[in-house]
Amino acid sequence: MTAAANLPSLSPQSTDIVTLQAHILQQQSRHPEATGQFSWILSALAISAKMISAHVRRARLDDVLGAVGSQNVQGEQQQKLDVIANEILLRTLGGREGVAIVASEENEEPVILREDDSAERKYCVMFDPLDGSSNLDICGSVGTIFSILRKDRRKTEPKDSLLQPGAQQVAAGYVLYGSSTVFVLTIGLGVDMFVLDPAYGAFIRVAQGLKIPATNKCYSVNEGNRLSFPAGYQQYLAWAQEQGYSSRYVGAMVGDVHRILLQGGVFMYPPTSKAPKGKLRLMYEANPMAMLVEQAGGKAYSGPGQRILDVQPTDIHQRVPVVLGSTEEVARVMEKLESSG
Ligand code: AHM
Ligand code: MG
Repeated sequence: MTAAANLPSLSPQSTDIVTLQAHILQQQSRHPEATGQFSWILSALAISAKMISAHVRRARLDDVLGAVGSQNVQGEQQQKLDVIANEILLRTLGGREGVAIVASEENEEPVILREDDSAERKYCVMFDPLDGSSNLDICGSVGTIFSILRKDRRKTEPKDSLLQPGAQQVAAGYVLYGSSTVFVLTIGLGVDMFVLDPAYGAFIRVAQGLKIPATNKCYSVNEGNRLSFPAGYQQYLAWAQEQGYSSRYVGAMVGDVHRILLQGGVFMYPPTSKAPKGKLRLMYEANPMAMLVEQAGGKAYSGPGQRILDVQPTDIHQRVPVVLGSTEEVARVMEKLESSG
């Protein structure tokens, strides 16, 4: 399958103009029992995306590039826009009654928005507000990644109610601030894509039921770390280069995964000597991307036999190795990992 074959077809229906807001309401109307809380959360994410997009596009003009001088819980330099994007998400989600807890890459502890254990407060939202933010200084792509879980009301500690495997996510998505602002969403019924029309300030649906091509001769990995990858990854890269594969790496997971969703290939962040468990965070980077990729017909593993969505988290900021993308490409990486022991 070529990349072009994955673009939306020009069927009569595709001429309808459907905004993200209308799409959310359409989905809600299929569930007569729905209270609307979930739709309100998605609309908070949509407005956050527009606000963050506006800040990203004006970053140099507003002089908000660069580090704030502090580090986040991961010990990484916080960029000014990391902090701004985090604030925007906390404030938009803070106004939604259905959200009990939010957790962010930028906050060490989850933020409890509503203490009472009402059945209405049933969702937890986890996010990376501005993924790949070091790309900002060079006008490269960055993104927001989010994951929505139902609150586990059997747990007394709020933090514990977040520690659910990714297979329990009720929705996941990302926003890519690239040459366009793109919102990609799954609520477990396939993957839909929306593009922000800057003239109208609305996300317009441009594709429904995205499918990742089963194969594409393209890999995406930080090859600068190659010598410290486990042997199986090194063998896979040697094999792929013999086969004439292309290498593409944006350095922001959202940009790299977006390309793979549309064109196929494999994205990897293996264990390295600097990051022996991998660099990417399970709960707000790997899990939402794994749900999107699986919903689009691809695969997402953290090692042989270990589906990312089945990993039982023990910490909200824990890291996992990530291999995701086209079914055939992920299988090839896993074969090399298995045969190298
Ligand atoms: P961040 O959340 O601190 O921005 O880090 C995550 C990013 C991913 O978007 C990207 O895939 C990876 O870090 C790139 O890391 P590296 O520079 O080591 O290749
Ligand atoms: Mg990140």
